[in-house]
Amino acid sequence: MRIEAAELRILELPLKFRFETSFGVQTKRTILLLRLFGEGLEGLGEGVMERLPLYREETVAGARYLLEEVFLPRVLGQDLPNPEALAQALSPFRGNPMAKAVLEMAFYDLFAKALGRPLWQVLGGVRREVEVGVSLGIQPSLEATLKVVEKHLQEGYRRIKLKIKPGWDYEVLKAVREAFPEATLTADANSAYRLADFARLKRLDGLGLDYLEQPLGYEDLLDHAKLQRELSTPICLDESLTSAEKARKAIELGSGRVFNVKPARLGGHGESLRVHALAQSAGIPLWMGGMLEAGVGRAHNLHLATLPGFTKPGDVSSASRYWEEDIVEEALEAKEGLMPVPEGPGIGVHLKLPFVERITLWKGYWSGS
Ligand code: OSB
Ligand code: MG
Repeated sequence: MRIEAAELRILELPLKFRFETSFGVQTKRTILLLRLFGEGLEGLGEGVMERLPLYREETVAGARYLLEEVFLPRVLGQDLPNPEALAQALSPFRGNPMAKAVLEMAFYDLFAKALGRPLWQVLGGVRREVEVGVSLGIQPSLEATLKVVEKHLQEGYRRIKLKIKPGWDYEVLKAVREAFPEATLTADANSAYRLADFARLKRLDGLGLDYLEQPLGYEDLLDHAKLQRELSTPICLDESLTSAEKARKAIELGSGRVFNVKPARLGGHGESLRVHALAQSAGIPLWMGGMLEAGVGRAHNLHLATLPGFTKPGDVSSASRYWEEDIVEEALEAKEGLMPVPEGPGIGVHLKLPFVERITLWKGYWSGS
């Protein structure tokens, strides 16, 4: 597959809700969108980095620079037989998995389309729909939290994840647990605690959480292992897992018993497949994470989440929860807690170009000949 041309855009899409986490408040997304062209086909990729390095260190501006000046020039005009060859072309460059993932995932889409097969089949998926949970931001009050939890349980979401931070943790989780004793409940701290907060974290044991997501440092594996030895609640790693190499070390250290997989955090589908294989042999359950993706990123996530190791509900809720209007034609909507995987070759979704044009802040186009 020769990559003949590429178009990179920065979009701005307002969220329907205010999303508060331990690291800040989001009211819109700034989206890096890549279109790769070859053999009359188009492959799509969506970045998950934000304007500010609050979740991980990568940013929209940094990724745009790397794609424009470094990664795209490496692959434009090249005839790359498969996604592994593309990953090989990017391998001299260290780190920056989110920036690499935009290109790798767009190429996977293009590759699957050239084969005339849906991406889930190319990746080795085994199902056509994905169980979905919901990630709920920090609310202004306990009452507001109980209301929003009830609403999403009624909508059929199969797992409720509450964002927590020091001072907004035990009380809110306990109130939700008491109001909804049967709910599958988890908490995500986004690295807001340290080992010194052990007493506070230990209180969460006994609330019947399915897991506690990324309580400690965003690069940490060692302290998570220490904490996991003292908690009966499984720890789930998110921020700390940026490669299969990190996953291998997390398994060896015992840093967590559950992994959140976000292909766009891990460098793409290829690296995610390696994490999947490691987790399978270590008996670690996976679930598909989310980064408030629009339709392109969400479709990629759905395809990958059809692999057998994804045994817990993912953060791939309905597009209509997030946006008045999505960037793709297809409505990615869950019914009774299940989200169908888009059909057709590749990721199976198509850009709504006039809408994309309207929300474009910047774009660049390069051809490879
Ligand atoms: O930690 O999983 C996270 C959103 C942005 C950044 C980090 C995270 C999240 C979410 C939202 O939890 C999941 C979603 O609905 O896409
Ligand atoms: Mg998380």
